Amino acid sequence: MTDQHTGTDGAVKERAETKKQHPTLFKVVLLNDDYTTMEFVIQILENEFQKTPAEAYRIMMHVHQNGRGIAGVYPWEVAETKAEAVRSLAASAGFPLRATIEEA
Ligand code: TYC
Repeated sequence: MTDQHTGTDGAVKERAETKKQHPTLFKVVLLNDDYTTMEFVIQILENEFQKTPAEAYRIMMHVHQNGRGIAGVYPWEVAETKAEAVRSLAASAGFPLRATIEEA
């Protein structure tokens, strides 16, 4: 096989050379607490994460029962913006709801 086909240009590529520096996608993770209402979390999931009412309820209950859950997976800037929107809306409503982002 020729170098044109292998794309190696006659050299063996090191893994470090081709490894992505930053992962493409990030999870927006919602954390459970004792004070934020279920209705507010459902509203956040529908309005900020475009979930259907049934999916929003399912995700909210998952967070309620397991302590944390994924609201959505997005490129870094979108994930960061959505997590900040959750924090801002929660603070404005007087709820301690937390959102973090993690590598997907
Ligand atoms: N645990 C809250 C309650 O019982 C509901 C809740 C669900 C809060 C998900 C935060 O991310 C959360 N009212």
